[in-house]
Amino acid sequence: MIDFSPVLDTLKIELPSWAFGNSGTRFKVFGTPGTPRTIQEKIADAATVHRLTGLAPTVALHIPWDTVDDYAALRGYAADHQVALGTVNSNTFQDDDYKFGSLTHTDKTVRQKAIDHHLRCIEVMDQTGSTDLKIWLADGTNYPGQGDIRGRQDRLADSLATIYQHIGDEQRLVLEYKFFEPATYMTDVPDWGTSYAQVSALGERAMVCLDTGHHAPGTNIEFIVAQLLRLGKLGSFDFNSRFYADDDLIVGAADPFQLFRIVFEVIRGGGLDADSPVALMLDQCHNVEAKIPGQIRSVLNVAEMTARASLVDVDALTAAQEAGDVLGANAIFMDAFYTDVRPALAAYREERGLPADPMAAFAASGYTETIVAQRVGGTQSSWGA
Ligand code: PSV
Ligand code: MN
Ligand code: MN
Repeated sequence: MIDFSPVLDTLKIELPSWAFGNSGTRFKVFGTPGTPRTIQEKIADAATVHRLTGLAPTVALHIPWDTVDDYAALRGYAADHQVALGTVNSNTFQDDDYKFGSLTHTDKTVRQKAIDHHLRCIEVMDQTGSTDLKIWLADGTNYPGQGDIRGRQDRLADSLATIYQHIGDEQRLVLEYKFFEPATYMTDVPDWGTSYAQVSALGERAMVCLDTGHHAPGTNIEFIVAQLLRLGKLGSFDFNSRFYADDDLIVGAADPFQLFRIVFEVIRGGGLDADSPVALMLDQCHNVEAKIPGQIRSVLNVAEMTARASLVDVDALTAAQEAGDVLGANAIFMDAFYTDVRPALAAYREERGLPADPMAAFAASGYTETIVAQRVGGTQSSWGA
């Protein structure tokens, strides 16, 4: 049996709190019995994913969706459930004031409001022990001429510089990019190059966040991964998968081979080494499928493609590449991808006291029945609230 401990023992995948709430499309958000009503219930569900997989020890917060009075107490609550609070995601996209932008807005008052929100997020991080502030902006324009592209970049740089001054020595700022949506003509951080240019101007604790769903169809994402690792600026991933747009589907569901190729470059660039700055996070929503199993499946998909990518015989690959053996090199790469690692991963889990099949273990655990019976009344949490 293959020993995957070198690559899996240090693997950690952060779960997004919002994956446990209801979500949907602009057409309908479906409710599901047992859906969390509070951040505490989301953390309890995330802790269940970690208990069954051993791979998801932290939970990301979205502020203000996960606002509480006492973040230190929330940190304690998470610790009692054997998980920790992770990345704090800022949200400057659901307030009327941000109709024409937040950190890029022409109105200084609105810009300051958006900056203050980020400073508040840093205060939250101080109390939760979180190290990463993740910024994704909905800023952008819908029509040519609507905004001054250059001026918006300049204001963005100024706003980010102000926020960065408040980032602590042990903290980081990660800037996520997205090529469209909600803006449809241009977004202010559309691509890795813009994110890289903006964070490079800030300093070494500012990095790029790569969300796998935020690229045009056909984009070679593993190339971006390789480049950012080479530049020392890949701070984190938001993992999910997509067929058409920013679908936020289960990572590895739409294109397992793409996930394999991405993880191969992560390993190649040292992104899974013990001292690596690369944080792996899921950014997903479960619209019609069950949420906790959806997260378990996601974590297992990342582990499975990590295990497969670690099987690439790098010495043989390098030799084939240098000999100009095109088909030989490709075959070495594909051999690893086509290897079924599931029995070895089941054995790996059992050796660590984890269920061989976490999906089956969850189904048999009675957890769903318990939360459906207990979580009665109140308002179910949903994406955006
Ligand atoms: C935007 O599409 C995004 O990927 C950002 O990371 C947001 O914070 C997140 O989705 C919310 O699901
Ligand atoms: Mn994202
Ligand atoms: Mn997204």
